[in-house]
Amino acid sequence: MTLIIGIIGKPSSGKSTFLNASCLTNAKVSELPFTTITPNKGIAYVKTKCMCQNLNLEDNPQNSLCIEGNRFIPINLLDVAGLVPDAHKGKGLGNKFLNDLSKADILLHILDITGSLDKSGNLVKEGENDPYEDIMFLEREINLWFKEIIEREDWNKFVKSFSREKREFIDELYKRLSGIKVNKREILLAIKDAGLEDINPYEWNEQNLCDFSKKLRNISKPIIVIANKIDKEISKENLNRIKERYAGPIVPCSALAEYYLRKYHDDKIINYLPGTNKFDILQPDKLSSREFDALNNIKSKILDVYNETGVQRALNYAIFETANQICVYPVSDLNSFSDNKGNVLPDVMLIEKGTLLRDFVREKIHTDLADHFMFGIDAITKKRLGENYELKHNDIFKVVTSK
Ligand SMILES: Nc1nc2c(ncn2[C@@H]2O[C@H](COP(=O)(O)OP(=O)(O)OP(=O)(O)O)[C@@H](O)[C@H]2O)c(=O)[nH]1
Ligand SMILES: [Mg+2]
Repeated sequence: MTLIIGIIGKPSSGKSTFLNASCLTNAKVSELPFTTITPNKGIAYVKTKCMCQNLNLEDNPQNSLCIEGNRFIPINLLDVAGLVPDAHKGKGLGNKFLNDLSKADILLHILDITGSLDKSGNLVKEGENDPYEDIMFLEREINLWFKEIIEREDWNKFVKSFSREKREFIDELYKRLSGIKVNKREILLAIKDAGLEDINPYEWNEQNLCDFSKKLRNISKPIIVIANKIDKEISKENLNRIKERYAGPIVPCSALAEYYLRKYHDDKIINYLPGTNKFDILQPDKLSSREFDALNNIKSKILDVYNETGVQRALNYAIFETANQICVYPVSDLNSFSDNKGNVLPDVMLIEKGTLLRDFVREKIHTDLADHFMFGIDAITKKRLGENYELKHNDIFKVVTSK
């Protein structure tokens, strides 16, 4: 299943711009709060060095793209409406908007690092709003949304029936949470992390329930802060200040700069590879002097300072660091590294680090084939891989079945 990244943040922080920059979509963007009401979807790509480089092969990617030796692997993005304080209680249609995030696996918090929007996304004087408070309020809203789903209206009644049977409690809790894509392993881990393993659920107090909701949210929908609008003068100072106070991951970003670069690239005016610090102007005559200056500014104020616009870094961070994914290349022919139609290195699949070959076959290839699975073969070493082999990043291998 392709992972889904949810884009969250207060109104006007730049969520739809981030989506458009990542996916070259045309979601409506404006400085007015609540421009987005119904979620916008798009396909974005994470970027990794392609194995065609190591093997000196010309590849024919099928499920992904290979550009200048870089593999771009598709992931889903979901841009939702802006959230305001007390969204979990329904403020600003908050409940509906939060529910739009049910299917997300990871959340990117698009933060207005300029501090020029109040909590509802209205323009205020630059620096008047403290972005650190935005990080705190948004995290709190998402945690409380989880808490409301866990508690519903009948928590006391619900927990009393499981006073003895803990397993039954986990099963029932799982049912409550399955709509927001939480699994049993995550529930058990959150109970442990919240220090509640030895306390009966009917004895959990309000604080315990808050702690559990918070841990569960953190495990099942982790948040990465994206410091957006880094192109503005005030942003660097704000970013440094926030880094001193906030220990979680923060990626500096200019979604707007990335959007322009990709658009000009798409129009063949410049040549730009996402996630790099340079671009070449191919058709200078197509640029007005204003556009020329804007591109020069992107180079000197963003690319030279942060080494990229931050959009690709944010996506890669979410998938490879936070969601702990690695890339593997299944093939059919071990000599030519191709599928049965002769496509060289056709597919790259994202899997969680630690995945065993057996689980890969069951989850990613075909449930039918899993019953006939015999072994795998590493395409480079030609060594046999057993069902308990833990797949490694960039493994190229064939799955042998008896069918
Ligand atoms: N300077 C600058 N402006 C940006 C950047 N990203 C977005 N903006 C501007 O911020 C404003 C709001 O952008 P949107 O993408 O519509 O914001 P949103 O978060 O989707 O807003 P809602 O849908 O209303 O919640 C627009 O005027 C954008 O041009 C950026 O990286 N730099
Ligand atoms: Mg929007």
